[in-house]
Amino acid sequence: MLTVFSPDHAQHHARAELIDGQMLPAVEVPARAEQVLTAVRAAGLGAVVEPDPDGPADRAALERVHEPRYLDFLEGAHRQWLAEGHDGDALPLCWPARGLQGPEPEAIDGRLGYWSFDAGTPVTSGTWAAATAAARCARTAALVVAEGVERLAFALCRPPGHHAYADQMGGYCFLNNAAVAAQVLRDSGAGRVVVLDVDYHHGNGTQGIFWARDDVLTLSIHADPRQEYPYFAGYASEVGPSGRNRNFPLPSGTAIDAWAEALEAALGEVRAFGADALVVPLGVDTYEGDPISRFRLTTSDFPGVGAAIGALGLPTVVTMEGGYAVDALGANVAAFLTGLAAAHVAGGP
Ligand code: SS9
Ligand code: ZN
Repeated sequence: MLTVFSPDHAQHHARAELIDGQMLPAVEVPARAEQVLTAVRAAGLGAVVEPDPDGPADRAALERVHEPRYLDFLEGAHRQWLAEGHDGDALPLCWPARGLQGPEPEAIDGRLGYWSFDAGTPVTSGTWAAATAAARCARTAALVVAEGVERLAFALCRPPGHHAYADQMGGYCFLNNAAVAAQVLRDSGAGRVVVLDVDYHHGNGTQGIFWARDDVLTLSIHADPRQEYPYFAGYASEVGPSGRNRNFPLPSGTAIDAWAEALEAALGEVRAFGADALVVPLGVDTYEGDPISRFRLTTSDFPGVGAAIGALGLPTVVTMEGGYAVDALGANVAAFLTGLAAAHVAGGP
């Protein structure tokens, strides 16, 4: 397995986040990616490379899944924040919610609300550099798999991406790395691609991006949105106009047995669809020790999760999503990837 990592992730370092009505230290921190990198190296999971250098193809890949005007906003948002006399990190505070509408405002406070869906996603001076580097990791990983150079690749993305819509940031996500990977696989010849999201939180952005598409099946196993973020998406009733979306919401406290049952159901959907390639947005915030989540998976559960997915034997791109128990993060990700790689070798065509 090849891992694609960019040190540019560290340029996104939010100072604080709105939690419990207070600005508290952010949980989505640079140490996360460094922990995972160290663990991937220690586990001997294969080479670690940097993404292809930035070029016109990267903007083109982003525009395949994102609204160009959203990309322009994101690139210039922090500069405008400073130019209007603010300092520190930029955060939205007003949204076009029920009963509100209108064109994109001019002031940065209005623009931030227009292009986002929550107040938990600070834009910093280095956010664009880090987010585009993460998307480049996803694109490079997908190209390597599409070209058959590798059957498995891990895009060690940070910031994460699965909450980002075509035109909205949220949930610590700006650019949807998994969607970029899925689209690159499609554009490189895979007729049918599945996105199987195993993060604790619903992959609402990915669901939104591929909602009306019948060539990309989106699946997500996650905490029930009645109780958990992102609250307004992730219900089992959301199957999409052509039935190419499936959600598996699970209650607070879910441990491996019930989680693995949902995974089996999701794997059945992958097989029935006849997928040519797979993208796995990997969040290990399903871990029992995660500070913001309420599932009970253990480190020793993750190899089996990886193995069940690896046994599909599909060309696979894994993107790094959530996981906030920083001390256990590397071990949990390495456990998943080790199981994935072992089963893939054993069971792949
Ligand atoms: C916690 C608010 C939740 C969003 C969580 C996004 C996780 C991304 N008080 N904030 S994997
Ligand atoms: Zn998450």
